Amino acid sequence: MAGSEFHVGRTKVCLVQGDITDMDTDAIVNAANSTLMGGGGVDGAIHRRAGPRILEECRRIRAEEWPEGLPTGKAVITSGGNLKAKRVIHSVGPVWRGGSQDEPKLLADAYRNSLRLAVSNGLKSVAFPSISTGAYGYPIEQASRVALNVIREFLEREDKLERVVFVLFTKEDLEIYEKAAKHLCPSERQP
Ligand code: AR6
Repeated sequence: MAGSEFHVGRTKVCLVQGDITDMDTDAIVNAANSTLMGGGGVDGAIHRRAGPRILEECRRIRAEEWPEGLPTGKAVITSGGNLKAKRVIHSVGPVWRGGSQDEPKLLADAYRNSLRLAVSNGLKSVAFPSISTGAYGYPIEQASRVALNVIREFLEREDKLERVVFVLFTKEDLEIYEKAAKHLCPSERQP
């Protein structure tokens, strides 16, 4: 697989091109919407491959915890159904509305809350898609900087994860993330 990697503390951060539904990390993160009832893009691909069980779990989460829908920036966890990953973390990124509607904070929340759930469930590895940069229209150069910065900040304080992977769908998207990673302050990156 094409890509690159670096460490933050003890955690390896990998940037790869691929399909997130192929990942064998403990969890994969879904770029969901607040209904949790599926959709297109990553969400559609995950539900297709995971099978009906996770939709059933999402229905239960909606009924018991989030009857009005999962708010933007929050995350919930289900099993992985038929996926290689044992769990799916469903998180809702912000719709891009020009950048003045708290989009960077909400995007950072989506990543941070997903990481928190991974740690609180004892997981060691987690794979993320590029949340919000498809149907939700967040410019990927800006989103990649938010994503990598929040992950760095989180991993500097928390050393329980062994591996965090970003799975970018296209070569162009991978290159944008690799460029953003190079611009993380050098003292914050270890080879
Ligand atoms: N593996 C990895 N990345 C993928 C895959 C895949 N299988 N499929 C698409 N991408 P999106 P959003 C990339 O639209 O912007 C859904 O309908 C894609 O190229 O999946 O957060 C939900 O139900 C893009 O770079 O998520 C919501 O309604 C990135 O994943 C809404 O879309 C995110 O694209 C969420 O929109």
